[in-house]
Amino acid sequence: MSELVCPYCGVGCSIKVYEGFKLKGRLCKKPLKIPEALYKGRLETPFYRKGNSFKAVDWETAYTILKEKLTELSPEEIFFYLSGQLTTEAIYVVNKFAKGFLKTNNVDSNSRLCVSSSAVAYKMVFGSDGPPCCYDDIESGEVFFIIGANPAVSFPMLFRRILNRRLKAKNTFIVTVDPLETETARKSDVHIPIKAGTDTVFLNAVLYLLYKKGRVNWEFINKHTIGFEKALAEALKFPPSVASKICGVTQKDINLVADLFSSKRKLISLWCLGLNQSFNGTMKVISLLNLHLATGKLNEKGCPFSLTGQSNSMGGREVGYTPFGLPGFRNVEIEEDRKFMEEFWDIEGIKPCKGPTILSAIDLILEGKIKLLWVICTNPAISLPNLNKVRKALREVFLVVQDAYWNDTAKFADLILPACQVGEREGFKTSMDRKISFSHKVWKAPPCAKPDWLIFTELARKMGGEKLFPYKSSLQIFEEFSLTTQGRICDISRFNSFPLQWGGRWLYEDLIFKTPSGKAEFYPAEFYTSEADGEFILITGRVADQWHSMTRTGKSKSLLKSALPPFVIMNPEDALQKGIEEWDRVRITSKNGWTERFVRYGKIVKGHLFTPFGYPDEFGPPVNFLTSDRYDPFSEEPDLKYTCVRVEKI
Ligand SMILES: Nc1nc2c(c(=O)[nH]1)N[C@H]1C(S)=C(S)[C@@H](COP(=O)(O)OP(=O)(O)OC[C@H]3O[C@@H](n4cnc5c(=O)[nH]c(N)nc54)[C@H](O)[C@@H]3O)O[C@H]1N2
Ligand SMILES: Nc1nc2c(c(=O)[nH]1)N[C@H]1C(S)=C(S)[C@@H](COP(=O)(O)OP(=O)(O)OC[C@H]3O[C@@H](n4cnc5c(=O)[nH]c(N)nc54)[C@H](O)[C@@H]3O)O[C@H]1N2
Ligand SMILES: [Mo]
Repeated sequence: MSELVCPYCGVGCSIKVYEGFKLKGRLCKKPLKIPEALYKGRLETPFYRKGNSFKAVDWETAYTILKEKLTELSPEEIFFYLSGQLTTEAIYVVNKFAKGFLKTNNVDSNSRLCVSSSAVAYKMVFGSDGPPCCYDDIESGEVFFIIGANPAVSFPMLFRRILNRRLKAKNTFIVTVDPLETETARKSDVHIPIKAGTDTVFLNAVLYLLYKKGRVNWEFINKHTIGFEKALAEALKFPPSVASKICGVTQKDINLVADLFSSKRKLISLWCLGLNQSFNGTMKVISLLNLHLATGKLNEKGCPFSLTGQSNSMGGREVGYTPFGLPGFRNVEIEEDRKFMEEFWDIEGIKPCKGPTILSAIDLILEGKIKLLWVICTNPAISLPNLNKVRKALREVFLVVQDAYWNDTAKFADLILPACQVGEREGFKTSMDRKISFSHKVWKAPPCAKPDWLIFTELARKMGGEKLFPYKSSLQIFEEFSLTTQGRICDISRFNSFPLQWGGRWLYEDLIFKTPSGKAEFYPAEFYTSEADGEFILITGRVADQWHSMTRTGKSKSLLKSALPPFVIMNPEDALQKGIEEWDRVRITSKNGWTERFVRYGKIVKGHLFTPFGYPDEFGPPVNFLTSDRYDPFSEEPDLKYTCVRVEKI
């Protein structure tokens, strides 16, 4: 028996592999079907573009092309776009290759589209990224406040744990705040159907009520926090009578949440993209963290728990796969951090300014300033917003695609590099509750595919980096990374047995925070509205059996069934008004583009639509042709949950 870390969501379930391809464990459906997709549609050799077709080349040729390109371009003309699905070792090596070897901070990851608002809000409020609690807290949780997340679909094993808790402890209460009556909402005790984009107002109104009713925890506020007055002043702008109108909820709903926050019960709030992926995303998260601080709901009393989407998005953040990050939650803009890494790597000249995000990099490509884009383990031709613009950039730039499968981004590539995937290489990943686990190698990779870390190691050596990249195994890389964490919040330097949770059960058990003052910091959670010039607000999200752009899950017929035909959920009253019946085909149009979908009726707030985002090109124009690249000013995370659209029956 060998164990794999499930390659899908951030829960970090362990897959037990017996006799080749028999998979077992406490798992949802997706991972059980991995064997069906292992050898279908794989990239089996490097390819180089010749006009409109690809020519198979060997690795020597691929490395020579890359070496020439990377030498001829200036470091600022090169950009690396990584993924929260890579192993920690792969991320570490690419980050070192870019920031330490080529000397460019032009590195970003798909976590930009995912958790960056939460990471920024955590840093502002607690002084460091990383969720303060862990799964064990679920077993003592009494109130689960789920807002902007659909864990029944997106994090099934975690949600099952919450439902089990409710079975065992009768006073457990689950509330879900979501414009759509999702599977999570249906299984909750209360569903609050909120208008998209307005969570900051809702949560500010809760703070308003807590204060007015004298239910804030002054002892906690005075002892352990700063900035309450300013946060309160902002919240006082939103009495429930005002907020209920903006959010489309009842005052009773706001009261209920205030009561839950001020009761003695342990309250765990869980959120994901409904808060993060918004023009107002960081403020949405801040307004929620403010409630935890105002009521002292931390550690044994409760906790804010951001749900992390991808299997190693947490690991990527530890290693610093952002335009400012360095290993061990370090920052290129801090001299001490740069100095440490320069000494550690025995190099000079890490650039002191952060690089652009992937969204800015797309603009820089179109301006001719970035000339080579290297995409590793993500599928931007589907998943980035405003695809007309993105695909124009993908055509213009010299595009390197390093992936396990033929995907829609590979169609734009100039050079394609075949990578090993889960089970074909070993490596570490960190779950959303900071637990690091090891994933074994159990299966044969296609003949020419290589582990991601090895591709960069071999190329670096050809470019004179033998001393910096001496790695013979991924374990050696992990050991090097672990030394960079010494004395940091994610310290794993003294440990050698896994799984291992860094930071312990509670990150701030002693209520001393990583902020300059040592106290947690309130911020005024300002609300600003999204654009409003359409008939409907289009929300994009997920379905239970598919994973993003479907390169693996799309190859299993049974997993594909529930996602087909490509659908959009509509409120029946809205539909009837437009003469649209269930299963009619409609065209959805925004100012950026259009797509077509079959209508399914659902309980969704009037004026809203919901569609899954991951359908590849073979199902028609991906929905990200419609979404805009407008982003949150703090986290630079795009507003993928709010697109103004028109709908016409075809
Ligand atoms: N099956 C499956 N599981 C996955 C994934 C997958 O592709 N497939 N992807 C993984 C990844 S990377 C991620 S990041 C997570 C995402 O996990 P989730 O965030 O749970 O997934 P989404 O469906 O994108 O969005 C969640 C909910 O937010 C609601 N929402 C939209 N706008 C608002 C708003 O303004 N306010 C509120 N309160 N709610 C709003 C939507 O209606 C939707 O039900 O899932 C992970 N798990
Ligand atoms: N409209 C809309 N857009 C969204 C979202 C949304 O909710 N709405 N969500 C956003 C979010 S949260 C996320 S996380 C992104 C996800 O978007 P992507 O990251 O683009 O989606 P995936 O399909 O997970 O892409 C992963 C790629 O890695 C490949 N791969 C798998 N394993 C390996 C490996 O070991 N090595 C290499 N090199 N490749 C491998 C897969 O074949 C696949 O092509 O989408 C974002 N885009
Ligand atoms: Mo994500």
